[in-house]
Amino acid sequence: MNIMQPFTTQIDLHSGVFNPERQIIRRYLSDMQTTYADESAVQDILKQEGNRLVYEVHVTDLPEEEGQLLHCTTIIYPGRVGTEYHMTKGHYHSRRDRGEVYLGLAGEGYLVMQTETGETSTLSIQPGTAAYVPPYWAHRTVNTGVVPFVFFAAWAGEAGHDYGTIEQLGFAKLVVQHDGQVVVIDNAKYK
Ligand code: S6P
Ligand code: ZN
Repeated sequence: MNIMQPFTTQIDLHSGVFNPERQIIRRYLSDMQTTYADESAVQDILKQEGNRLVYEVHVTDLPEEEGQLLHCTTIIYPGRVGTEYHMTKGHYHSRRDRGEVYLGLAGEGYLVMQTETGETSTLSIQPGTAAYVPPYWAHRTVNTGVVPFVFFAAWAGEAGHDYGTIEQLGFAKLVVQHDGQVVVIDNAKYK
C-alpha cells in the first residue's frame, strides 16, 4: 500500500463548502428525470422553469480502495417536485456489507433507508445529529426544510455505489408535503 500524506479540509459548517475545494458533483433535475414519483411534475418544471440545481456533493479526491475513508459534504437545496421534497438519487453500496456515517451540519431533513429484504427506516437529521447507515441499507437524503440541508458523510473506500438498483426499483417510502406537513408515505410505484 502507498503511504499517503495526512491532510485536513476546512469545512464551512453552515454552507458545507470545502477549503481547499477539490471536486464538486452537481445534480440537476435533468439528471433525475426518473427519480421523483411524479414524472410529469419533473417535465412541467423543465418546460416551464427550465433546469434546476437540486444538490451538490463536495468530495475529497481519495482513491476508492480498501483502507481509505472517503468523506464529503452534501448540500440539498430546498424545493419540491410535485409534493415530493428535493432529495438525492440514493443508492446501495456496491459492496452491500459496507456502512456509512452521516453528521447533520445545517438545515434539516430525513435519511430514508431500506433493505433488499423489505425493511424500511426514516430518520430525522438536524444539525448535530449523527446517523448510522448500517451495512445492507440503501440510503437517500431529503431536504424537508426551507434552507439548504447540509451534512457530512464518511464511508469505506471500497464500498462503491450501486445507483442502478434504485433507478429500477425506487424507494418504498416517499417524503412529501401534505397540508403543509412533512409526511412519509408508501410509494405506490415501488416494485
Ligand atoms: C456516499 C454517501 C453520500 C452521497 C451523497 C449524494 O456513499 O452516501 O456522500 O453520495 O449524499 O447522494 P447520491 O445518492 O447521489 O450518491
Ligand atoms: Zn452511501
